[in-house]
Amino acid sequence: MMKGNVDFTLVEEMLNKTKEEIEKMSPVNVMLVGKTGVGKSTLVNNVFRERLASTGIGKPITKHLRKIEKEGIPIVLYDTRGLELSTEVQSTVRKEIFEAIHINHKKGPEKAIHVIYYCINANSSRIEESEIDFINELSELLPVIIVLTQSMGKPAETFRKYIEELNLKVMAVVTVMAEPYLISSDVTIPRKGLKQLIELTFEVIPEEAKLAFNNAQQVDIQRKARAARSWATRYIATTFGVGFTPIPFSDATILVPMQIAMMSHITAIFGISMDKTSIASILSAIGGTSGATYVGRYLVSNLIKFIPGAGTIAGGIISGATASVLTTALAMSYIEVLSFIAKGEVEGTYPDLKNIGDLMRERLQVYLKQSEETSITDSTVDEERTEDVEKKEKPTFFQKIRNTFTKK
Ligand SMILES: Nc1nc2c(ncn2[C@@H]2O[C@H](COP(=O)(O)OP(=O)(O)OP(=O)(O)O)[C@@H](O)[C@H]2O)c(=O)[nH]1
Ligand SMILES: [Mg+2]
Repeated sequence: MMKGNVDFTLVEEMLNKTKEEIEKMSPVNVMLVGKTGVGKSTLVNNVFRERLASTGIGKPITKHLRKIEKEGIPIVLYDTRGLELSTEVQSTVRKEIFEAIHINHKKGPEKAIHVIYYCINANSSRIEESEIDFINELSELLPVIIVLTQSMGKPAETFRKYIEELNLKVMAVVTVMAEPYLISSDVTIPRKGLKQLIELTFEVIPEEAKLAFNNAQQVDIQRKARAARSWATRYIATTFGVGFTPIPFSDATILVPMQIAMMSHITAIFGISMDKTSIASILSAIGGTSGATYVGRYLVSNLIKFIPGAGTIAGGIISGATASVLTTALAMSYIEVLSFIAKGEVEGTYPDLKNIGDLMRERLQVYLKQSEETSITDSTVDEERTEDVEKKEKPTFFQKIRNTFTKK
């Protein structure tokens, strides 16, 4: 169905494919332990996407344990409560926690809890003997990271050193301020420690949970982008490498399903929630309208002019090298757009996505230009100067493309 100049079936396809990719991921399972009010929910809301503790769906699994999930985010949180209550209740809570760990463990690696964030308020400055035992027992079963919440300045560091000197069996002790803390109208304690927590978590969770964890976290956007770029580069290399059969210009639309699949996969790896309007705007920016594809249009209307003789070849073909250059530019610019949106969400500035297509178009042009510049001495080559191309001494980008054309 068409709306404006965008094919909405492509939008649907991209959303569905992204969902499929996320469902294929093995989720990461994180348990939060700590007394009420220490800041477990605040931590979750700032570490994971979409303020997960507030917007996720909580399901009680025992009296003191809750499972929190949200569609489209491959993480399962186990939230505990009641640890601050009487010794009697405390022992029940602990029992429930151990049982949950065992039951999940028995269900296999997909369900097993991968890491425990044991949260202690950094301002409490004391930790009871029985709590020390409990932490050590948990550490026997799973990697535990002690998160000192609401950490402010030196007292928090002193408390961290004190805990470290107890030589618990935990993986690490991190001082964190999950959300900026307003002390007075002109004094705010900034966020801290979240990136360290993310890095430590990556170190302790199993390999198969890392993809999901990277999707779910929102602290390290660069890491998300890196993962997406690395996947895309490999994907493009295998798709357009040795086995790629050159396709005629007229069949440039063949590339579109592949590119839609690629962008969906990138969205899933990166971990970002895209709405239909933004996707439509991005697809429209790259020419993802019905029939005319970006690649088709770009090649036919722009690149072809630079390829000597190509204008007269009816059966001109797109080589792997050409397809690869264009698709790489598409992937890299899309990842940049995703990073831009994600950063805005973390900072709470929520960029105006009405013009997100413009950003996509602009970044794509930059990337295409860059890929030209890497091999062209004169970067100002434009449509009017095709005849200059032949005169260059070094092989130009377009000559390289022509070479790959004539190879087969
Ligand atoms: N500014 C700021 N306030 C925090 C932070 N962590 C906790 N708080 C404050 O502490 C209150 C309680 O934090 P929660 O995140 O709800 O604590 P919780 O551990 O989830 O508590 P329960 O759900 O009752 O077990 C919040 O409403 C905040 O006022 C933080 O990192 N920064
Ligand atoms: Mg809470």
